[in-house]
Amino acid sequence: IEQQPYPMLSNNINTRCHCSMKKTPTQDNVLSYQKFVKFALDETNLSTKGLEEFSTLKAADGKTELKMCSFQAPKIRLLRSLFIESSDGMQVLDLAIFPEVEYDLPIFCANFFTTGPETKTSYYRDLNPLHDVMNETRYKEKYYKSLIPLGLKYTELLPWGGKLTSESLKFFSPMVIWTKFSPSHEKHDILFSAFKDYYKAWLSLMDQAKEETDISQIGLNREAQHRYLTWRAQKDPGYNLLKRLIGETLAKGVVNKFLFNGVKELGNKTFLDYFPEYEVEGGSINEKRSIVGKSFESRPWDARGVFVGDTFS
Ligand code: BLA
Repeated sequence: IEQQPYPMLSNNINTRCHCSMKKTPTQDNVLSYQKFVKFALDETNLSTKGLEEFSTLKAADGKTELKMCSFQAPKIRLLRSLFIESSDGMQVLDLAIFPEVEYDLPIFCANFFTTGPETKTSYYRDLNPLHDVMNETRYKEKYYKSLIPLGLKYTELLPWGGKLTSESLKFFSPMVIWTKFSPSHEKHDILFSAFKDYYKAWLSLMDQAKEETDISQIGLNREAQHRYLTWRAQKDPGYNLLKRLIGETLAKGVVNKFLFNGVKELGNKTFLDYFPEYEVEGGSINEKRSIVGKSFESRPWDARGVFVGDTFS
């Protein structure tokens, strides 16, 4: 068997851990993010015992490390986390949970990015809807109605982070947290508590979720998840950073087989099938992340979770 540089998913439902909970220099620091990952794994009852296998990639710059872990569990097709840390202060965390396609559960997604100790850090947290929450009320009512107060609490404490890629908005929920600030202990505590509350909210949705048996509904769930994966595998800002750190070939592997695993397996549609507006002459994909540009200076959802952004099409 060929040794893969990133963790491969097991084909059975046993959980597998590739995470190291070993101490790293930042773990003693109050502003560490390792505890976010640890909390998620503890709450999900995914045992890490005896599984010291640990996947780390060292970047070509000699000062950056990438740590990855992945699991499968009942109802969970993939829980994976990538943590990047550089000795000059750059840090990235991307943690996501993708449900099995028999469930129309939202995708749990937590993300932060900082370029260094002196710069502001961007944070993103959401239960990304699998189906349309802009035009369709059924899905929104099913999953978000009861969560709007939770979202409201944190979106007041963690103000909107300013303009962002307009196209991303269709993947966001009314309870999305998108914020930016210079790290402080107080803010860090709020973030951690938001992370815990969102995570528990997702787990409780998962506990209640009933397996879909209708083949056509499962097909819709599969396609919706594939569309999400296709979007992020192609346009997530992570790819360019990964390319710089570990080179194009490895970066492609990490993106397609690890971060957005399923993009090759869950469907045959291409990026342009889903997002034809990105087509340029010759049938290739526009390199730009956004056609529309950046927008949404302020939060485009009102307190009741109604979308109020006027530039969304
Ligand atoms: C920036 N990442 C961002 C931004 C968002 C997200 C909203 C702000 C910039 C913008 O979009 O305009 C996160 N965007 C999301 C998420 C969804 C979305 C979660 O549409 C879900 C649908 N980000 C990663 C990974 C890396 C990463 C794995 O997820 C690195 C390996 C890095 N994110 C990263 C970087 C930036 C960023 C480098 C800043 C650079 C930029 O704005 O282009």
